[in-house]
Amino acid sequence: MKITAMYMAVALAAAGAEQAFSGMDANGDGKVTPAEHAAGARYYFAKMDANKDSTVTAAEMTAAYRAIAGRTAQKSGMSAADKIKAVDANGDGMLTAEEHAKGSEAMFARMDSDRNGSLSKEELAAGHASMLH
Ligand SMILES: [Ca+2]
Ligand SMILES: [Ca+2]
Ligand SMILES: [Ca+2]
Repeated sequence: MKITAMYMAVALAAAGAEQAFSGMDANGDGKVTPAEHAAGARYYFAKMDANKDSTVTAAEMTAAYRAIAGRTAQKSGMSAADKIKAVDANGDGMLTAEEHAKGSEAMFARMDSDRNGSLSKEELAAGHASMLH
């Protein structure tokens, strides 16, 4: 379990965090604001929602991670289910756009470790890694 989480963190740190940061930093000032983060979250939600039914299932999340990491991450289905559970307000095992937006808001607050209201690349990378534990 621990090894899987670490593997996922490494895969995302290598392929995800850098890409995620430059994708979210819309105005390229090296900081991600809450508005930029919210827009990024909406973008990732739409990307994960493969069948476009406005909900993201564990299977869809797993497939999206696989695409990001560029290889098959073993037992990543478990991680996706756990991740969904963390922000699944109504407990139906799927994420709506609203649940995802709320979750990423909370995540933003957690990642903003110096509490300056924006995320640096380091904060985002560290947040991505800790998210998967
Ligand atoms: Ca920015
Ligand atoms: Ca879906
Ligand atoms: Ca839900």
